[in-house]
Amino acid sequence: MKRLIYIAPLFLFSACADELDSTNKILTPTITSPAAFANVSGEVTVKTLVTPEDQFSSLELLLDGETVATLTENPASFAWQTDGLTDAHTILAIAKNKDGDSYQSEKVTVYIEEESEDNINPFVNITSPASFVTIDGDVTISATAHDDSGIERVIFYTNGDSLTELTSEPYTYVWDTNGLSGTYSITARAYDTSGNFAEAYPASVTVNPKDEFAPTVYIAQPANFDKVEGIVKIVASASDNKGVENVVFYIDSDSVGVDSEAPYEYSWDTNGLSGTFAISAKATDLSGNFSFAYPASVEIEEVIPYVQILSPAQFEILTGQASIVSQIEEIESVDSLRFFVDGVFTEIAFQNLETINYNTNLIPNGNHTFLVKVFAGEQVQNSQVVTVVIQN
Ligand SMILES: [Ca+2]
Ligand SMILES: [Ca+2]
Ligand SMILES: [Ca+2]
Repeated sequence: MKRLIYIAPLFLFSACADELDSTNKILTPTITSPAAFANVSGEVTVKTLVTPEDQFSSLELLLDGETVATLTENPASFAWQTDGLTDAHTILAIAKNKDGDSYQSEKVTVYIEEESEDNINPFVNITSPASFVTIDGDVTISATAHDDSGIERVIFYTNGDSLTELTSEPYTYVWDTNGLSGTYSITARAYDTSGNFAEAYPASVTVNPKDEFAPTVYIAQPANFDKVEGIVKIVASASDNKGVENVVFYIDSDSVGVDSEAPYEYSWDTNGLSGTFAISAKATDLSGNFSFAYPASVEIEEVIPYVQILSPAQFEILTGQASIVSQIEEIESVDSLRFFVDGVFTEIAFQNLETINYNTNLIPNGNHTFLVKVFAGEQVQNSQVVTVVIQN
């Protein structure tokens, strides 16, 4: 009895120590990833952790009950290729301690997600500008884009030329239309993350820049304070950022003519006029902006026409049909030339002012006077007379 009593505590102690020792060697393997009941696809990283680490020796990884790897690292990871698999699968880890005892993790069941092909094109829509509007300056182009798998990028185009590529929302771009004019088709192309793309219905806009600049115009001819006479050629020089519609000419405050094509000119007949006049011009651009030229003040010189009989000569002998040839200076200011024989006005249809054909048989032989007078209106300006000898 005594011995038994003595031994018993030893046995108890020994049993107790054994139990403590084995408790410390119990491993708890855990599958830390994927989570239970997760949907997985492609390559799945299976992660394990075994505690306590100092007792860990190795770990078997089982998929659907079959060992696929023996891992000696802790924590460990394993790349599981799920391509071709479907439905549910179970992951299990069995860890061994240094004594070779095995401990099992909880099972983790996962579902294989079928990787469906993305056959759905994105949707893209231009929200601004509206179609058929007239725009100018900086114009904000906006689009919305949606896709089941996500939008990768949106590209804006004007008349087929790409403006910009945007990889994130908002899909907006400020388009600088300065220097442009005419009709533009704005569109957008959206790509989804699978490379599918779609194009927005185009917005057709007219770029019509506002013209805020009036034309410039000046009187290029005649110069200010010029003395002018007869037919005066007035020339205006006009220019504009967009284009000159026309130039209207003014004498004093009266509009006298319009020219819509360069060179801008007006022929001013000053005959019969005298004094000082202000010449100006008004240039109007294609947008209706206008400006006036600084006036040129001109003085009309009095023009006195001068006539001289070149033929016949003084006391020339004439027979039959005779030609009286004159020379007129400042002929522009002459309205008529009149012919007098012996002081009597003779109505003759002139071939031109300077040539008169006269039948000398109408008058008796002997000395006669031929007189020519040049008239402005009814005002005689100048005259000349020759004495001829008729011998028929
Ligand atoms: Ca898609
Ligand atoms: Ca203009
Ligand atoms: Ca012209």
